[in-house]
Amino acid sequence: MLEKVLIANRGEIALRVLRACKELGIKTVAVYSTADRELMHLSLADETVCIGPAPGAQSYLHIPAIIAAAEVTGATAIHPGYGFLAENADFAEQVENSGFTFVGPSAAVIRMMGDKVAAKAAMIAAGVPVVPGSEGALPKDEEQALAIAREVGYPVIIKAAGGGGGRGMRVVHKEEDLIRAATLTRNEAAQFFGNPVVYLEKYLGNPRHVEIQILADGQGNAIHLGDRDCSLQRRHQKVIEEAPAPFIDEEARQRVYARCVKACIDIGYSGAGTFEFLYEDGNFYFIEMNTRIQVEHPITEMITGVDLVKEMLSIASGNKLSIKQEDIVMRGHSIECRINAEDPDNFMPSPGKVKHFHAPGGNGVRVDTHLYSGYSVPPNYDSLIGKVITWGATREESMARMRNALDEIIIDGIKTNVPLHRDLLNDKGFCKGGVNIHYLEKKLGMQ
Ligand code: MV4
Repeated sequence: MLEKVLIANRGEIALRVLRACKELGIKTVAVYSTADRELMHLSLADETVCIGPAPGAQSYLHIPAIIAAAEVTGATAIHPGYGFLAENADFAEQVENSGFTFVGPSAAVIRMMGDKVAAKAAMIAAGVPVVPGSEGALPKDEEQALAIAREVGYPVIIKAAGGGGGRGMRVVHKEEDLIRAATLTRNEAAQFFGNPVVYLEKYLGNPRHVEIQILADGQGNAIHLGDRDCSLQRRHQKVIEEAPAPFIDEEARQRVYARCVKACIDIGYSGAGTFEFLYEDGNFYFIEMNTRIQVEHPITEMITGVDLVKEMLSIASGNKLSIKQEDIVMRGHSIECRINAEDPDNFMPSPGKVKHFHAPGGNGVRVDTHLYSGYSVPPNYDSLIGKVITWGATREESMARMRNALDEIIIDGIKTNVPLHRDLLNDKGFCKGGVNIHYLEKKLGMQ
């Protein structure tokens, strides 16, 4: 097993990784910025290193500072968590070139999945279903581009190869707008991602966001751990996730699981990963692959009993997968509510001192948070301050437990989105299940 892991992250995920390391007898190094001296996991880590001032660019995103912290503490591996440097191929490469183990896939695989055109080509080659569109980059030649769009059929969507997660996209409804939209998206892409390449897809009007969790050891073994529905989102920020996704065609589901597993083996994937799909009219369409542990991983852990972070650490230390596909039994249903320090009325960040924190509890309730009474949420980072996760034998039971948990939780001193969650757990459409990616924004009157 790995000897000493440096946790290159903050907040709840840093604490989550620290707990997994401690369970496995791995020593831990916590790094922090000057805005984060109060972080809970710092007092639980074997060693701590201040890596710079509050702005992310000078601390959690500053590669030399993180590698230097690993060097001075004698860490043998680096876990990136999510966000920050988690999907930065240059970081993974520098970590490995400096003699440390990167807890995640190879830099080459991260780089390939970061290029959405290359990722899609790899998926097509592996037999994973993708959204119909330009096979590869959209040609600059106007006649060729128009011909592809006509063949695909309007509406279409133009996406930046270097984008992802909702950045650098433009929907086009009619032929006369295509060239202008392609040019605009190319120019933005060159500016924001340093890569002007764009591609084109059929625009799906009312899909759900369904993703598939995988684990692979890079030694020819890969498994899936079922799916999650993450359709309830606002401005590409997920709000509630659940596993399994409700009302999915079982044949299509099993077929796409098998293709994801095959794709992992074909591309030499190692670690935990997620295949993102749009799901519409009983069909799965691949859009992107995430090469990190995700915020919503606990709901998969709740229905499978597999500790995904421990598996990541085990795989990174060179072990084969400890679990076979037959060992994975999906049981019950799980929901996660993301708790943000934000104004529930206007979604503005609401940092500040938490005067009093009380965590919910009871059967089937899990709370992943770094909050404690007296902790000050700094203004410099993402507003996620914790996650309430419930499990139930049925979807209804997991939801009843979530309602209780949301009634019990107390976070005094700052504004949070707990009132929104209480409302959503009583929303008719959400209670029924299977709402699409536009449902929440429509409910909030945004579209
Ligand atoms: C799409 C789409 C419709 N059709 N692609 C947004 C995030 C990025 N990962 C992909 N996204 C979308 N791609 C096609 N061909 C609609 C979205 C989309 C979306 C996807 C998942 C979750 C929320 C979303 C919200 C708006 C748009």
